[in-house]
Amino acid sequence: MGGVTRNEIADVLNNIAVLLELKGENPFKTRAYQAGARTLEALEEDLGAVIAEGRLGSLKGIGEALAKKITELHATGRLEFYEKLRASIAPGLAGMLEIPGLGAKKIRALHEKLGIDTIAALDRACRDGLVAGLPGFGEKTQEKILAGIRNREAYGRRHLWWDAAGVAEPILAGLRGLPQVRRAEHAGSLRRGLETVGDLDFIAAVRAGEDAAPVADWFAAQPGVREVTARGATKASVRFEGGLQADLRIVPEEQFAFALHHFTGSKEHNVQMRQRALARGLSLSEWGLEPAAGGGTVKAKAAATGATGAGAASAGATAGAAAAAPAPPPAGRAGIDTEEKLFAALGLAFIPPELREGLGEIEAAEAGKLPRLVEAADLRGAFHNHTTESDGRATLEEMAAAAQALGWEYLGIADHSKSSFQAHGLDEARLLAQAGRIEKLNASKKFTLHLFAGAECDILRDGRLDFDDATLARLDYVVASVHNAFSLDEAAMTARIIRAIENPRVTMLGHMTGRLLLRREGYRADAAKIIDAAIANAVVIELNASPWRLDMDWRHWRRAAERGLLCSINPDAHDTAALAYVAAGVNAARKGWLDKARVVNTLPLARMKAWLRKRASA
Ligand code: DGT
Ligand code: CA
Ligand code: CA
Ligand code: ZN
Repeated sequence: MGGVTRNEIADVLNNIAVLLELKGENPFKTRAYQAGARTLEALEEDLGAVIAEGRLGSLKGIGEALAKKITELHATGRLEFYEKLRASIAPGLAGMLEIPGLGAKKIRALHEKLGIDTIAALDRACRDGLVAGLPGFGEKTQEKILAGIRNREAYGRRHLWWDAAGVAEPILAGLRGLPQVRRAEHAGSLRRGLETVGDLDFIAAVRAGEDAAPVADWFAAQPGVREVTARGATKASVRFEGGLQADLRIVPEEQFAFALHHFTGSKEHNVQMRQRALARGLSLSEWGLEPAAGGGTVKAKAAATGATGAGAASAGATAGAAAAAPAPPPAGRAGIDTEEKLFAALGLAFIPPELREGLGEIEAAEAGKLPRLVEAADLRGAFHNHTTESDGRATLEEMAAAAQALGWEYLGIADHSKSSFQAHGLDEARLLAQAGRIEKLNASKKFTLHLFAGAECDILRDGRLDFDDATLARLDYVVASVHNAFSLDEAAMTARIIRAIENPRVTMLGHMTGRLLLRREGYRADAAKIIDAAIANAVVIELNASPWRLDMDWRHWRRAAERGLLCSINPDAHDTAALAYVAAGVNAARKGWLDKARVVNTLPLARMKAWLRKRASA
């Protein structure tokens, strides 16, 4: 069918590599699949054309056998080899790879010696002390595995916003394309831009009187749906492969704004909105805005009452309540067909979904003091990007071309420094050579985009930097980051980071806590003290936009920015596609109430240059 994208094929190749490893196959084989996957991910031409022209086998890392498999996948969407391989391996084994400290070799040993093929069985065996007794394991490893299992339970049911958005987008587009559907939106934590998402929520509106069943049928039949967990006339819930769940609610058109608002949440926001409505003699619910009945909540099933007026619905629902209650102003559902109108009916400016966390947004909306939140289109460039010179997968030129294609005016390069040897960090000579190439490239006018020469310079254990001041002074800017010695105690880690912030050559602090969402807690450090130091030294703190970092956390930003802290939304891109991560960073910045003026990389090029020059000479 040719509907399979190169990224989907790359995923299959990576999965094959994992399965081969679990089988204990020759590591060369495993690496061949990984290399093939990387080649596909980096491919800039149309895969279909490459195949049609018989050029697949001539791509780097793709031999004849692999070319055949890719061609089969591309043509049919399936690969017999992969399906047989999958069938030959206990399905729970691959899941065990998610436990930190467990590689394919250990998993194979657990399977062969103890017959363990699920995380649950592994949990039991650890608690019975069986794992410690295996050669190459020991008490410490057993404890670490148990901790990993507990950690996974605490986090395992949530998903990265980025991954969830990737699943949600085609579904939303599909819903909007259905003939019965008049409007559709996603709701819940995904719409609020929360960094992790428990489940997806969709709201679809059908014309009053229209049958919702075909919409629910369509939803339940989506590719990747493994199980339909609930099904009603106007509601369906499904679980996808990989565990993500999704709820769809189908409502008559006139309820859409209310359902959308309700199911966008958050719960805290909803509670406050309902209180506000009650204080005005109104009852707000997912069905509508009705006159409140003597202070109680009205459960008016608008679906059953159709287009009858608010008064009729309310009269039915308030039967038994004090009939003599003074009639509140007629609000009703009539005419409220957007969230803007819903907020307006309660005397509020429209509150962007990202702010709906019950953290003062209603007061700000009432006072007309909502910030004008930064948008992706405001970004003029980005700092903190890697190239093949350290651990990136795209060259300087490729990164520049991709950033220019996004419409950006500048791109900051910040490869790793020498202490990050596992990331092939640059020493002084390579760093200065790269800065020289950047200068030449700028002078050549090959790109309209301007390149800034920088570094992601390691903060050493004692807070000194990985490069001396003279070297750093040759750069346009410096991102300083912690990449090792994560286990320092809080006081030592805080002092270490502050010492780096106090170095006048440091422009910005990278990923403040080093957290990896759903995988690893950040290192312990005192955020308040670090923010104070950054403000005092006019150092920018980055909002690392990588979907599994989003660090510094949005919960710190509002107050920090009010006190003068500047933000840089940094993709930390290791390939050209990852420049798009800034979208996740913009979400987080919006959740942190940031406006454009607080985000340095919204500055146009000339002002950005001037800003950096002034910063460097300070
Ligand atoms: P999640 O899925 O855990 O990431 O978070 P949400 O916010 O998407 O939560 P979810 O899917 O349980 O429900 C979607 C929204 O529906 C939620 O943000 C607010 C609304 N909602 C659901 N249950 C309740 C409730 O018991 N009370 C109130 N006030 N609102 C609720
Ligand atoms: Ca949800
Ligand atoms: Ca839900
Ligand atoms: Zn880093």
